[in-house]
Amino acid sequence: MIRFEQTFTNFLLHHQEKHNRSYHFLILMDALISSAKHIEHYYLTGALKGNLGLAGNVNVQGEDVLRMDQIAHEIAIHYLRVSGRVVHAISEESEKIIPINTESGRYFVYFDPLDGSSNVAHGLPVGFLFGIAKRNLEGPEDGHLRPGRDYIAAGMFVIPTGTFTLALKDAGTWRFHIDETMEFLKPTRMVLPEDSKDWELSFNVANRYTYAERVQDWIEQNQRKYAFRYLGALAGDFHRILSNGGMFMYPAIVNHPDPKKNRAQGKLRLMYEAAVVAFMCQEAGGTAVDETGTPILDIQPKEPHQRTALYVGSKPMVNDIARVLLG
Ligand code: AFP
Repeated sequence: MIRFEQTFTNFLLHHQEKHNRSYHFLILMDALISSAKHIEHYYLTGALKGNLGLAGNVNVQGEDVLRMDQIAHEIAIHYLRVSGRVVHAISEESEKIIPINTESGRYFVYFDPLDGSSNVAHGLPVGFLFGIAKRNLEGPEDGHLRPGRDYIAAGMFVIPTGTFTLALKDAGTWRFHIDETMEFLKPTRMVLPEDSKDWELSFNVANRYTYAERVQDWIEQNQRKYAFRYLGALAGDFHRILSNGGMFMYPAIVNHPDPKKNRAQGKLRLMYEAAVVAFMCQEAGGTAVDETGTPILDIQPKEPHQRTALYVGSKPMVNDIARVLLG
């Protein structure tokens, strides 16, 4: 007997109907899924086509080679445009906000189509991360730089692993797996485990002596309790935290021996990295703060590519470091 699992489309259709919502969101999600599948396909064959290298290269046919992240951006913008549902998009790959359907679009999409570029040359996992906010349908538009608290959904595809995780406002965080027909299937609700036995700690250990002293002290006191994992692509690292619990962090860099390399504002981007995982984490029972202990979801972005420090994961662990950060 073949076992048929529920498809993502069927899952979302039920969700929208149960909450008396329109089908517009389904159309938007279809565009994001088509983008991810297309990017995944390119990524899997990228080494063959010479697409995993640097932009500006010329391939053996004498054609200009696009960098994989530029290809991913173009793919995503294409599908978002034809969906007709997007007002503006903010992409990691474009300095400016991208107007799409400013008249009758319904959603704002903030995304990084290929996050974790140091993994690209190796064909190792990268992420397509996105957050979605909704246009103010009654009355004047209230701006598109929304804090994570205003997102209606956020998700990530871990490419090329065929996994997709989506959090829906007040309706949980769900993981799907792609099957042989390229269908995302089998919704599994993700809830951060309370038992700390499998909790992990994830950060770039090479940076640890550049962190604030209080963060270094916290690491010193806590590191032996947890397994340590780091892939260097937020989607992959956070994927593990969602399953096993623990904390991913990218603290502010304030003690670099070369002061020009300090990053007091943190490295990660608020709108399409930190707020995306913070939203997914909250819907899975966790939390996230910045370097001042402020909840990531409360931060009002002032500009599209704003950076932030990030501590995200199981509540007891994030709250513990938040107490240290709040001083
Ligand atoms: P890149 O795309 O520049 O590699 O950045 C990826 C990222 O924004 C995030 O996905 C990782 O968690 C983090 O940066 C890794 O940064 P380090 O290479 O400094 O550890």
